[in-house]
Amino acid sequence: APPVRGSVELRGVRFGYADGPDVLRGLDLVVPAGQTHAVVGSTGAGKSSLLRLVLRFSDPREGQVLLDGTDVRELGWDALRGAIGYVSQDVFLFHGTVRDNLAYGRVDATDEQVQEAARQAEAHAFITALPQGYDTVVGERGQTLSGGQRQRIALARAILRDPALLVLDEATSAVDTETEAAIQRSLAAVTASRTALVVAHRLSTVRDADRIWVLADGRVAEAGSHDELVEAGGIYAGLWAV
Ligand code: DGT
Repeated sequence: APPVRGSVELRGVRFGYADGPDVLRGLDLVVPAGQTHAVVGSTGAGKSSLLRLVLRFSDPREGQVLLDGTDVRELGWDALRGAIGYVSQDVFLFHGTVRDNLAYGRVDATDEQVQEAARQAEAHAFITALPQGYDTVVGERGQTLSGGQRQRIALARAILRDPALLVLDEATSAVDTETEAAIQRSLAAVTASRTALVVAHRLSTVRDADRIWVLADGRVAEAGSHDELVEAGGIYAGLWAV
């Protein structure tokens, strides 16, 4: 197997929107290749802004964002897009079959590859239970599918592109425990062989992370494993009211 890559590093990152105030103020964070890290924090703490910088939707005012040791500003767009799989909170589905939605960005994929990705993302079972299976047409907003199902489709779509780094903005919408468990299995499978940075809104995701970064006021306020942070009794412990 090829070596796992996709390490991320933020060094002294300061960032703000347009001529607005800084929303990230000197952020330092490292995600070693192969690990899964979670970012948590209250609304407005800067979680989505952090992801924007890694994806290079925005550039920092100061400091550096590195992917596998290279400043993302020096990586070409093709290299960056090839290396990162992004699953946003608002999963984008287009009017077409489930299969075509899965193969978005990988039109060359065989049916076998599409189904293997769906299996890994815990999506195969519910897809085959749809009226026309993989040939079922979904609407632009994917109304035929639940939020949890849409996010698993997006995960399968990301796996199919086989990125070194998976960047996931977990959906905030409430899901039942069964769906949460399915998404969790999906995430575990998807992140097993790659690096992942997840803005996490579910305790199950956070618990399973190798390391948790707690953002507050644009800075890293706490970092550690779930147990360490609960033990510390700080912001993290308060977030989950454990
Ligand atoms: P969330 O999604 O509510 O859990 O909050 P975070 O932690 O993802 O925070 P983030 O990064 O969305 O927002 C940090 C700050 O930046 C907050 O004061 C709102 C502001 N902000 C976010 N997006 C934009 C934007 O597109 N334009 C401007 N001007 N400000 C933004």
